[in-house]
This record gives sequence, C-alpha cells and structure tokens, in this order.
Amino acid sequence: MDAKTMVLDKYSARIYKNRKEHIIVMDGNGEIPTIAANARSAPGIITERGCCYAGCKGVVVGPIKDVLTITHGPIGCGFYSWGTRRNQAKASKEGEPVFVQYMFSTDMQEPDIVFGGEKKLRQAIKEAMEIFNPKAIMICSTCPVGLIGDDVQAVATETEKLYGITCIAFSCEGYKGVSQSAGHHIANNGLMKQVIGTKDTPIENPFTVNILGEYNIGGDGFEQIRILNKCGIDVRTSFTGDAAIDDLKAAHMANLNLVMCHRSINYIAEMMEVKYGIPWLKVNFIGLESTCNTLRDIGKFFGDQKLIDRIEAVIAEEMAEVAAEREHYRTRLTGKTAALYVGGSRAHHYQLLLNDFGVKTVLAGYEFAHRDDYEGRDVIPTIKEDADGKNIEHMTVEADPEKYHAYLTPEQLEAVKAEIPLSEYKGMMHGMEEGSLVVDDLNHYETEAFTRILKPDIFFTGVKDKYAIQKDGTMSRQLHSYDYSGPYAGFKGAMKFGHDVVMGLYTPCWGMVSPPWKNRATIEAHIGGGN
Ligand code: CFM
Ligand code: HCA
Repeated sequence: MDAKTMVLDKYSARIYKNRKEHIIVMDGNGEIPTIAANARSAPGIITERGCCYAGCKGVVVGPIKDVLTITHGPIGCGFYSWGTRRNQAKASKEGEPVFVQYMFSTDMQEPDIVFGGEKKLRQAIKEAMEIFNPKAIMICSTCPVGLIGDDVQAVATETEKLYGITCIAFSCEGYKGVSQSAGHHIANNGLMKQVIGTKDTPIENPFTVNILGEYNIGGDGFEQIRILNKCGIDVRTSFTGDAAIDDLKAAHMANLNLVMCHRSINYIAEMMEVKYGIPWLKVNFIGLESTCNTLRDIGKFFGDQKLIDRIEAVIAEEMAEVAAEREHYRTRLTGKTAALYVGGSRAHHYQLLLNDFGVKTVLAGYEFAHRDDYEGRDVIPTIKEDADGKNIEHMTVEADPEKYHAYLTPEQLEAVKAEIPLSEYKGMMHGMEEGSLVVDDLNHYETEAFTRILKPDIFFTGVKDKYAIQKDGTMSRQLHSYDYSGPYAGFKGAMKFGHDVVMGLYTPCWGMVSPPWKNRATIEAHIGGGN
C-alpha cells in the first residue's frame, strides 16, 4: 500500500471521501493535478488551522509598530496573538513608539456579552489615548462581538472625530472564514480603504519598492532591506513587518511592489496595481538561489544598467562570503529528507532553501492556501466560490485620477512580463518530485501517520504539532516562529538556517527517544465514526 492509501485507510467512508481530495501524490509527469483547498475542515478532526481573527490581527494588522491595536473580545484571543510570531520591530526614530510587544484587549466578560461591549471598547480607547497617545488605533473583533452585534465601525468613526486620530475597525470575527485566510482578506480591504494613499510623501529614489507579505519574523525583513539597500534600492515600507503607519499611508508612491507571501497580501497587490499603477513582482528571499533570482528580476524590471551591474556585484560579494559555510552545511545535509507543513507560502519557499543544501522534500502542505497557491495563479478563473468568499467583501477599485503613476510604458511592461514573474506565481506543486506528497489542511492524525510511514529526517511545522513529532523520535523545527532563531531570509539568513538544522540533526538525542508506539501496543481504530 502507498502512503496515501495507508493513511486514508483508517478513515470512515465519509471522512475518506472528504480527505482524499486534499492529498495528492505527485506523479512527476509535469502535469499539475487539482487539489481541494480552502474548504471547511472535517468536523471532529484536530486541524492545525487558526481563525479569521488570527489572520487579521495576528498576521496582518498586529505587526504595524506604531499603531495601538485593541482586541475586542475575551482575553484568550488577545493572549493567543500576543507577540507569539516574534515580529521584530524597531522605532523609526528616537521617541517613536513600538507597540508590538504589548497586547491590548477589552477583556470582555459575561455581562458585556449580555448587555453589549461597545461601552467597554470606548473605555479602552479612552485609556489607550490617556496612557499611550497613539497616532492610530485599530480594533479587531473576535467571535462574540459579531454574535452580539457591537457596532465597532461606529465606535471607530466616533474615535476619529473625538481624538483626531486614524481609527479603523476590522470585523474579523473568528468564525468569518474557514481559516486565517479570511482574516488576511478583511485586513487587506481595510488597509486599502483607509490607509494606503492617504499621505503623499514623494520617493527620493526611482528604485523604490514596497515589500508585500513580509512580517519580519525573526528579522527576515531586516535582512531583505539590508540586501536591497546595498543594491541601491529603497524600501518605502513592508506590509506589515516593522511598518510605520505613515509609511503605509504613503506606500502608493513606490514604483514596484515585491510580493513575498502572496497568500496573505495578493488582494492589496492587485488593487494597488489597478488604483495606483504599481506592478507587482512575485519574489522569494528564502534560499540563496531564490534570492539571487529575485534580485536579478528586480534589476530587469527597472532596466537600469548601473543598477543591474550593482546587483551583480552584490550577488558576487554575498555569495563569496557564504560559500565555505554553505559547503559545510551542504556536506552534512545532502541526502536528508524533509516534510514541511506551514500556513500558505512557507512550505513552498523553504523547499527552495532546502534544495540549496541538498535536502529533498517528501511531503509539503499548507494550512489554508487556496488552489492557486498549490497549482499556480492561472487556475484562478476555474476556482469555485468558496465559503469565505460569501462572507467577505470583494472590493473593486478604479485608477486614481491623480495618484496613478506608471514607471514603465504599457509596451515596456509587456516586454518585461515575458521575462520576469510580474502579476503571476507558480504554485508549490511546480517542481515537486515524483512520489512526493502534497497535503492540504494536514491534521494531527495524518501528521503522525505520515511521519511514521515516510520517516523524514526533519519535520518543519508549528507549535501545535512540533512536540508530538519530537516525542515520536523525529526532529521538528518551527517554520512559523523559527523557534525564536532567525533571520532565515537572504544570504546571511540561509546560513543561520543551515546552522540551526545541522545543529538539530546532529544532536545524538534522536536515536535515544523511544516513542511508545515502538515498544507498546497502540489502540487501533477507524477515525470519523462508522465501524
Ligand atoms: Fe504568509 Fe506568513 Fe505564511 Fe501567513 Fe501564518 Fe506566518 Fe505562516 Mo504562521 S502570512 S501564509 S498566516 S508567510 S503566521 S508570517 S508563519 S501560518 S506560512
Ligand atoms: C496563526 C499564527 C501562527 C501559528 C504558529 C504555530 C504563527 O496561525 O494564528 O502554529 O506554531 O505563525 O504564529 O501561524
């Protein structure tokens, strides 16, 4: 029996039918199969997914450093999203605030659920103004807020008038989507409507970009900006790692958007292109080869010979600097195998970094990606409207008569599109080897089962399953938080990654773990009811 059949075999007929569409065995003939994605998780299954609030507050809104974000809801939601992704941030200049290490919440109690929570929200805003005097406040709603009908939008409008600051409310109740993905969309809409384009700070350098979908986990964004600056490219802002609200407001003045994590930010990328004329380029700073390709693509977009030469000089210098260290890790890692299970883009990006060190991927999956993230952007017209789509506004924008600007003429843009991934990305399945598995919404049972069958040397995943995997005798590293290491992006980050993986794999402890399933009988049962 192959791995997929062995794992599915334990399911009842109902769950089998559901899950079989989410698990693909790559056949290596170059054709990209269809996968079921962005659908509700099977009831009763222990999924690793998060909620809509996590996607909006935890991922997109939370990292904005000088905005005070209030979680309107019971304390658990705020606690869960309190700095846990280790988004790094430093003050833009002396005296400027950084709020990311705080967690602000209205701490709703039963009486607030019964009598309404708006009063408590107003009080929280008043306290926030008195103690911190922020230039902007964002409100993120959790499940009960939507259920009892608090009008958070009205409170935000009132706050703007009362205190003369920017205040935005996000109705990102956890239940609004099947996963974090819905929250990304809601956050994107809010930023597009009320932030981007509201401050016209001109750029000083024509080679000025924004980095979209970079949240500065472990300082990844810092390393990307270091490299870009060295090439002579300015970064107006990241979305939203280490971002300052005033820079986000003036993001529409940049000449190119670089898209790191397309899953979480493609909505803004597309809308900024239509409204402000800024093309977007899919980039990847994870992996040495990927970083070099990305830099060369940016050079091609701007088409300036001096810039192109500078980029080549930076690549040569940086690659020479890491050459010996890379070889050290490569000799220790070549031939090892890995499984990766992360949110919506890292399971792809990190396969390329692993390739740099000769590590083969045997399984890769996403928590909440859509079909295009697996299969490639060209399948978008064939995707059926999903559960999230019905709950979330599909914003349409038009060209802004005053702020629209184009760095390239339409003819130049077409010509350069033939060479670099402008407005497009290939899905994770492209390039995955014959026999490797792609699994959408991997659950706890499948994680354990696939680990035992495929026996990867290392399983990259998150906090919910890392320890179960390690107790099973397989090394696991968190690709969300980097286990508080990093950065892993760019040239220097790739070395840090190689270092951490070698350190972990060459620790003798893995051979000493004796998982219970090896020496004790385990209960065998079917999952999902039935027999
Ligand atoms: Fe994008 Fe992210 Fe990811 Fe993501 Fe996330 Fe994240 Fe992630 Mo955790 S935005 S999809 S919603 S790269 S929080 S910084 S690590 S699951 S793979
Ligand atoms: C989230 C955040 C998360 C969780 C990480 C994990 C993150 O999905 O709400 O499960 O280890 O990166 O912090 O993805």
